[in-house]
Amino acid sequence: MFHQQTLIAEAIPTVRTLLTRYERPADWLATLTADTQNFIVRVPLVGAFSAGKSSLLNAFIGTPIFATNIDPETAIPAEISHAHSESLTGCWPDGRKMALSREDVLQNQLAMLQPSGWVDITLALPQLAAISHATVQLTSLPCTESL
Ligand SMILES: Nc1nc2c(ncn2[C@@H]2O[C@H](COP(=O)(O)OP(=O)(O)O)[C@@H](O)[C@H]2O)c(=O)[nH]1
Ligand SMILES: [Mg+2]
Repeated sequence: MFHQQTLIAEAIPTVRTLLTRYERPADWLATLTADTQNFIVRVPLVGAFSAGKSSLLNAFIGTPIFATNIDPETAIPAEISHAHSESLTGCWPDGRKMALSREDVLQNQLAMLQPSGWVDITLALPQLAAISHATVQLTSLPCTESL
């Protein structure tokens, strides 16, 4: 949690007490509580093809998850964050999802997600738990010529 989230979370009981005392609506506090607890910052890791994004994330994770040396046409965007259980999910913009294996992702067997799908990964690792309020988004720029 960010410091500001902690401050808001700690203040909620006091705010509830005041709202009750002055007979003001307090139902919005439930939404505020959920938003405070679930606040996630998306951290984009964007770079040209072969800049080393996948290698950098693999080093951070401590084990190879992302395929390296993938050509720009077959690079699928990915999101990675902490969770208590591991999951690798292929996602389409229309809401469809499919379970993937580590091998699928490492071998880039993801053609079915072209052209606009992405991979959502959660891992139970201490280094991701330390930034549990962040999701890292891994995106390749289409081609270096566009820079
Ligand atoms: N020399 C060197 N090569 C790197 C470094 N990081 C990545 N590479 C190599 O650059 C190539 C492309 O890396 P990759 O992580 O797939 O780049 P991405 O397209 O940005 O995800 C691979 O062959 C990596 O081994 C680095 O820091 N130094
Ligand atoms: Mg890559």
